[in-house]
Amino acid sequence: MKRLNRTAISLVVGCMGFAASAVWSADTLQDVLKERGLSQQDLLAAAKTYVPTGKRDEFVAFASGGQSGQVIVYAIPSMRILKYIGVFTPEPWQGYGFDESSKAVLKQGRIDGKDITWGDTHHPAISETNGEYDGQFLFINDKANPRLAVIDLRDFETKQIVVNPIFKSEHGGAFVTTNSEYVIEAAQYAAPLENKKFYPLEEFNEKYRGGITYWKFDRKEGRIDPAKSFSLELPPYSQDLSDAGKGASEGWSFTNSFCSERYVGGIEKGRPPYEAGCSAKDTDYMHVVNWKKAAELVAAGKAKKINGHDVLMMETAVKEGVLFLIPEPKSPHGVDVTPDGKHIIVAGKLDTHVSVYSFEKIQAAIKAGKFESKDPYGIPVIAMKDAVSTQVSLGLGPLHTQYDSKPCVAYTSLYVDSQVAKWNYCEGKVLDKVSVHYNIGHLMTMEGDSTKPAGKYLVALNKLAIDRFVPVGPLHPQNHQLIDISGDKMQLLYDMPLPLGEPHYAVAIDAKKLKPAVRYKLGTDSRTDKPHPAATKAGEERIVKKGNKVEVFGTLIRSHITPETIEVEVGDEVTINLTNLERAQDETHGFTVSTFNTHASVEPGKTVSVKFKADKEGVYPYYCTEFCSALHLEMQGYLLVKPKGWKPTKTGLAAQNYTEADYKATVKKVADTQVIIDSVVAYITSVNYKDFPEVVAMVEDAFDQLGKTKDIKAKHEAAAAKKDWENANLWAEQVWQYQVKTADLGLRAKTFLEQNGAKKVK
Ligand code: CUK
Ligand code: CUA
Repeated sequence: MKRLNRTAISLVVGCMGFAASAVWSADTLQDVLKERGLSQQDLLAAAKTYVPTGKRDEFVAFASGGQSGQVIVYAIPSMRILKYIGVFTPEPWQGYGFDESSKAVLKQGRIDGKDITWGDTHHPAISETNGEYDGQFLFINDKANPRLAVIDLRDFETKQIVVNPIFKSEHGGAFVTTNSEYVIEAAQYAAPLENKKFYPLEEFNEKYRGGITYWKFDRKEGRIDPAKSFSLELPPYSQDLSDAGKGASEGWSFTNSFCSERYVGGIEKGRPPYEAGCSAKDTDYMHVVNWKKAAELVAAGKAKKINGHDVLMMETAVKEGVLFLIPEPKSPHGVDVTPDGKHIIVAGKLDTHVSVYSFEKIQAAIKAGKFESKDPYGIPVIAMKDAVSTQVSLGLGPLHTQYDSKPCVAYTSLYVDSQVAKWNYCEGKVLDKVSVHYNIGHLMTMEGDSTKPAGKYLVALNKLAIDRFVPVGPLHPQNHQLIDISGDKMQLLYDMPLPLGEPHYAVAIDAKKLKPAVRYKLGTDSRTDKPHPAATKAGEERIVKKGNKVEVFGTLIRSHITPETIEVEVGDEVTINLTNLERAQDETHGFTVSTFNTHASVEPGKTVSVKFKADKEGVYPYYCTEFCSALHLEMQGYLLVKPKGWKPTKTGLAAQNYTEADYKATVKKVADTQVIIDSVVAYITSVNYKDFPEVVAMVEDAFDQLGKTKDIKAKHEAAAAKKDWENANLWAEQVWQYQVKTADLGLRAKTFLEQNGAKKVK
């Protein structure tokens, strides 16, 4: 009844010319609760997640984009998506894979000369300093095509992709050591380490191998240094997840495994499948590695070169005491080091228990040489009882563990139960459980992988969404659920559908730690962080032809592209370099040429190149693809691809026949606009605008735009003196265009000052 009435009212009100929202704003909270069928609990959850316009979130999460090969950036607690970062897959908005420098980054990810333009991204990791997230870099792995990428968090761009030199797949990456000295990447499915070597499955135990790669990260360069990276050869157990030691266990790393049975399936030959053979034994192995010592051994020349890469062989590792095994309950999954580094928690997956391993006990056993056996490759095995401090039964299908800011408190995902268990690993007791929908994989607490977890929120990364959202076909989104963990009882707050691949894992950082730039230094190649060789300043735009190569050195600024006409001959190889001259925040211009599969995102200060062969004669419009300004649509030009030997038959462009009256009208428009600008300037300078860096930047930009009018004013006046009303009017119009941009910036600055409590000076 009420609903009908409301519709009727809003229709009437709408017809009367009032906004329908006026009706809503008259509602009381009680009305809305009743209307929308919400409970008090819902209201509380909404209040905890709602971030009003103008306010910002507290944490930023980086989620793997799964099969999309990208990274998803979203904010907590609002769960608003902020960005998709192109990593292993082209991402058109960012021009990633469509301009020359980003193509070069993707090209680093080629394997055996083949482009691989997708990735199965799994585990993101934020760079750490002293075990705390420092917000400088993000690493992420590709499971399918064993690769690792480096993203610089100054501009959220992918800078580097490295291909694993010895693995054919990998899963246990990326995990960083406490000062990001190394990024750990463990293999998954065993294969021969030598490239392109064939060995039959009958030689699985002898010739197939697993391993762990320790990628050396050069923080100053912001890149991985493959020459200083190394790997450790491991048995053909399917190495799974890893974690780096910290605090007490600094210098060590832990990698678990499944299928230590080394079972080889073969349904087609009548053998039971992998799933049966790989879970037959009661235990698998955790690999315990002294990576610091391993690195020293490699530096001392004890590694073997495989595919040109340093590999510390098992035999050496065993002899030198850097590699040990400990049994873990059947097919474990996560291995997560506690914030103090004293314990390593392994979840059972096929067992209801989580096992808490004590680093101190492990070290005592190693020191005492107390091993229960050796594995078939001679690696010493520490007995589980000599390494485990406690086992806790949490529920069905425990997978991954994350930590709270409160001491000894951990959260473990229960895949089969679709629950999160909150428990105390010091006392070995369950504290609380909350149900999620459905089948949770990873979970993430704020800064949960660091030595100082921030508590507050937990996100459950659910594999299925089933009935949660409006159906969109058989392929459902995945569901990230936000849970409040600040109290004793966990409270489910929010469901966020993620429609971009299976986001395996995510990491979240205090938003204040991120310090991204707003612009590049003029003429920067963002993928190399170096000056772009084709950077072009205002007034230096040019087109250079050498044989069949045409190179354009152009610029972009509101609202024109210089040059506006590019003439080439069919068959020419065309390179268009563009520098965005803007300094204003968020004044990105995009660039494309019709039908040449090319696109660039040119943020303020950036220089980007696009390259293509003009292989078909014709007329190809090019334009700015970002709605950058009121005259964005006019930010355009023509690429003219002429047939060989073409001769013009007509000269001169069609004239508009502007008159003196037109010119005078434009000059008046310019004068009127100047009055508005002057009043805005008067307001800005009457307040303490210098206390607002954002406004100072806007004012600088505004004067920059206005400064350009001087020369152009001289042009229209000179033309007017010669009674060339055509040019006089057009140049006067251009003065007005610069004024419009100045006024736009000025008004933005004024609004900002008014909203942020600027005070009158004097
Ligand atoms: S894995 Cu996906 S739920 Cu590949 Cu980190 Cu555990
Ligand atoms: Cu520049 Cu649209």
